[in-house]
Amino acid sequence: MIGDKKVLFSGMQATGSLTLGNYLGALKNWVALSEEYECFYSVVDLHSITVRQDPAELRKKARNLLMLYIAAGIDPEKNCLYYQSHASAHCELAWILDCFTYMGELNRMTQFKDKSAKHADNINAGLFTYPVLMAADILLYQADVVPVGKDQLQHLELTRDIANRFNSIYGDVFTIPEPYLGKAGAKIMSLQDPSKKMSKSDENPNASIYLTDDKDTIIRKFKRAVTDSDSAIRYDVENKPGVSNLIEIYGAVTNKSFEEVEKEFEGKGYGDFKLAVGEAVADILEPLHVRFAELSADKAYIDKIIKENGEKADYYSKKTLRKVQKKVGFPERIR
Ligand code: ATP
Ligand code: LTN
Repeated sequence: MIGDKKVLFSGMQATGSLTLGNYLGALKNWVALSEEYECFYSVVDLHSITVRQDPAELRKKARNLLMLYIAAGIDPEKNCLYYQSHASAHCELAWILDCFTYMGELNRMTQFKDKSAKHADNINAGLFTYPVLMAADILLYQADVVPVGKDQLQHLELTRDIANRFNSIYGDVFTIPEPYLGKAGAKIMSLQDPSKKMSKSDENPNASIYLTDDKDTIIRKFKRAVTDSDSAIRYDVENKPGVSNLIEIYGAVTNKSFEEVEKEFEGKGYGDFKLAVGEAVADILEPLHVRFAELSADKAYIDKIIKENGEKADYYSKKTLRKVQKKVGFPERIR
């Protein structure tokens, strides 16, 4: 708890451009929860370098991501939006937690398997220990809840295991975090291959809707979305994965249930449906584009947010780190 509020932590990688999957699976919930909890929303740039990055690009993407958090509706004066690399406790706790995590546990992580297959020429140790750094992120702030998409549940389960293991040895040091999955949109699939999740690192730009895409691009991408040769607009993930994904998207964006969506498009063709999905998505992204452009023009304001929130994150994370260092037996500093 901070004051009388429960704590929330979440983060996104500053790699690629955010997709509609990131928005519906995570960011939209972040906004909804930001009034109720004491929130720490991090741009996890330390995590980003598990895959090779161009330095100038990474810096630019990290700043854009932070601005997107604000443009999506998170108030940076009330919530802590910061760069992970600005709070050194993340790395320090990650090392300690590495020593409480088993190789076998990390070997089972599906994101590690996927990313190693994708980057076979660079299977580095950071990619392997990535979930431990994520556990450190969450545990440093004593987070009660962590809103994420379904793909991150395995990492969260590991975080809970590590925290319980540590607590069982040293007493109640860490709060055990609960995942928070939104009602809709927890897993948006690729528009070109509905068996894969929509991912910002997909090489095919038609597979994802980027939050920065303009209306024409959005409509064009939905028009090209892979469906099936049947013509019914019916939710059936097994037999109609493409159409089901579009129903999921439309439902999440308009706050309608699958049944309501099916009913609305009864007797209509895929063409009409795809156009409606495209327009609904473009409509919710429009205000975000406007706000993002305003923020991009206000360098001093963003710099102030980065400075103040970086200091706040540093303060809270160091508090937990000191406690952990003492528990494991590191000598106290002499001041
Ligand atoms: P990358 O392709 O670089 O691995 P990503 O698109 O998977 O990136 P992350 O930075 O790993 O995005 O995820 C940010 C947040 O968005 C996480 O909470 C994750 O669960 C959520 N998320 C990512 N992809 C989807 C998706 N397709 N549907 C719903 N939520 C998603
Ligand atoms: N691993 C997450 C990003 C991430 C995160 C976190 C999410 C890093 N640290 C802490 C929630 C809490 C991802 O790849 N989406």
